[in-house]
Amino acid sequence: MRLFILFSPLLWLLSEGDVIVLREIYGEIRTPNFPDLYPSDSEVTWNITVIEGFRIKLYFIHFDLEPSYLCEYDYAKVETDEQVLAVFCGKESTDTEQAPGKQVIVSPGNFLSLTFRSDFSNEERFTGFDAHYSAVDVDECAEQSDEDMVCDHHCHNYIGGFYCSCRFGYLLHSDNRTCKVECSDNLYTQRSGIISSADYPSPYPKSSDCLYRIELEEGFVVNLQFDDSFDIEDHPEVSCPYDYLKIKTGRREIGPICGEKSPGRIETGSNSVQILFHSDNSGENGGWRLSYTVTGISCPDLQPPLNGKIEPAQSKYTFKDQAVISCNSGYRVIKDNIEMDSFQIECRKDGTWSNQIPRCQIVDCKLPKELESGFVTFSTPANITTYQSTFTYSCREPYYTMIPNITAGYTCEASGLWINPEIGTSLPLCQPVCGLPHFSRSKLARIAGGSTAKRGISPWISMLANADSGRPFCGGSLIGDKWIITAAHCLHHEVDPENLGFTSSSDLFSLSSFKIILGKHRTLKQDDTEQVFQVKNLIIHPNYNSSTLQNDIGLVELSSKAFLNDYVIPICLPEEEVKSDEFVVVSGWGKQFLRKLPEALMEIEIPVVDHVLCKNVYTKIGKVLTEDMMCAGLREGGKDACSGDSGGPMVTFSHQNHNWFLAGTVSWGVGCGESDKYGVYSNVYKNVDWLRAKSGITY
Ligand code: 4AZ
Repeated sequence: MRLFILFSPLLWLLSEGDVIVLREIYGEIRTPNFPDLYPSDSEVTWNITVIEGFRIKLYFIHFDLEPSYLCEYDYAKVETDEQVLAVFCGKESTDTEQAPGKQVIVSPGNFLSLTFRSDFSNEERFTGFDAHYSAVDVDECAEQSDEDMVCDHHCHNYIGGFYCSCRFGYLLHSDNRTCKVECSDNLYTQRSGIISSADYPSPYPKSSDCLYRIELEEGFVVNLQFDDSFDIEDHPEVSCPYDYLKIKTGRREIGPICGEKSPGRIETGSNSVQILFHSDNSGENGGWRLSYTVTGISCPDLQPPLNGKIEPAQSKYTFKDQAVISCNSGYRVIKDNIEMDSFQIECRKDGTWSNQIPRCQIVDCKLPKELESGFVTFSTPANITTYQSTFTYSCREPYYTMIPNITAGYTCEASGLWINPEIGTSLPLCQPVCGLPHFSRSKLARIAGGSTAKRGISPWISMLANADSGRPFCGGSLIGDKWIITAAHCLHHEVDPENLGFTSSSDLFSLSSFKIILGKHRTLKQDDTEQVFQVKNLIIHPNYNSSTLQNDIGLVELSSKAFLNDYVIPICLPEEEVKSDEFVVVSGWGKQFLRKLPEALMEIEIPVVDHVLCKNVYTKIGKVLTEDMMCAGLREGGKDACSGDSGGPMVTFSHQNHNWFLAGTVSWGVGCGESDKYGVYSNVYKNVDWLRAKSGITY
């Protein structure tokens, strides 16, 4: 055999058994001698090879070979390496043999062979054939069948070839054909979840190795529940050779699992589970889906404490479950001697509770605050101070009255506080009752020319006495239970006449130089009813003038509270001014006629004198009567205050308020009990705001 390699598209006759190799992308093939008669006993083969990815299209524009039964004599045979595609002879097709006519032959690959053969004789004259071939592109993408996909997802044709690509989320496998997913590490840490093969229930990706890890804390166990719809490629004889699931826990391995039967529920008994899913490069199977749940190790049942509850109330508690213990209203959680609203415990991984259940202890409001000058009376005999117990406050009557006058008691509430429905947690005040002596007056006489007072008739009167000698030197009036109103001039040394007045606080008596005696009746002798007080503070009216005795008023604070009783009762502050001619009562231990001290407290009842009238009297003798001064006494004289009465009370009864109030304090005068001279008093009403402000007493 001779071999020709021809690159020219034009071919000519060669002798029997010749092989012509054609590599051009198109060409013409003619029988030897064409268009003349072809020779007998001739065989020529044209082997056409084109670039890979192309096919060869072959057709005849002229065909005239000797016809024979099944083309056994002369023929043109078209074939590939593996198969004969066609054998032609004659001029037109018959029942037994075929002529190519307009038929176009396309090679399955990039190689095609055309053989012309003629036998030893020709009955008639035959002209042979004139064929043309050309390389044509193959659309590999169009040709892929469902079973034999060229590309897993997308196929892209180009002249001479094709390539594959994958849908979003997939990666092209190294086989350049299948699409895999990147799923090498999926971690699940929630207490429940759903895991499935990619695209479930659509076919899962090929050529993939997926790993799903469920990792939970120790103390949990993972349970898997596979859906009924389960489809992993399997094999009738070999166990899961292609695709499979494997489930691994710390201790055991389950699988390989494949086929169409769902594994159903798998209790892994582990807190750490790995699910491996392998798929090979073929198969269209729906895959799998599972939901996983987690159960925890159980802790012992819980019993709520007495008077308490547990939330949430569950019949079973497992790992990580929390229970909050709280107490019923009026009870408090007690843990390690510490009081709290609630206490939380947790079920641990070893199935024990993190702590013991605490106790519920009844709320204790503790002993209520003491009420000054009052009492606490518990409703229960044993002074119980726990939740819902009650008590009432009361004031030491009749000397004190409750402000505000609450009627209800206090109850120990769940908050641990004593609550009164009217004033909440506040305390009432026990306010001294003023201006109501417990002894009634029978008759009134005079001090200077007055009469001895009945014991306790003037229970607000206070004696200012020398601390050493005990001799009384001034009077005063109790307001509230620790303040004495007296005359400012009673609180300092005699002022030097050369030096026109009281100049500095250094002129004041020292606090320890005098004492205050309440409940006093006898002048120099002791009384059973007396209460002696040290002085805590002295306050002189800021506008006091020691020369004119203007604003001759001051306050003395007792070192401790007076104990109010029938003999010690405060006087009320004035709410109005006393008009002239109204009668007032003045009391004191001051000098009587003959410069003698009385045996006991004296008192007089005298009328208030018109201010203008009194002022005129004093102007005449060169004395100044200021607006804060008031006069009282009789024109004819006789009843008057005198030396030693200073600072003492001038009181009167208010028919409006039904109590006695302090109208004035004894201040000065010219002589004692003289006619046409009146006693001068400091008008308390004029300075009542200052007194209230300094003493804090508002009544
Ligand atoms: C005094 O020296 C005094 N007659 C008080 C009052 C009167 C006179 C003197 C009024 O304390």
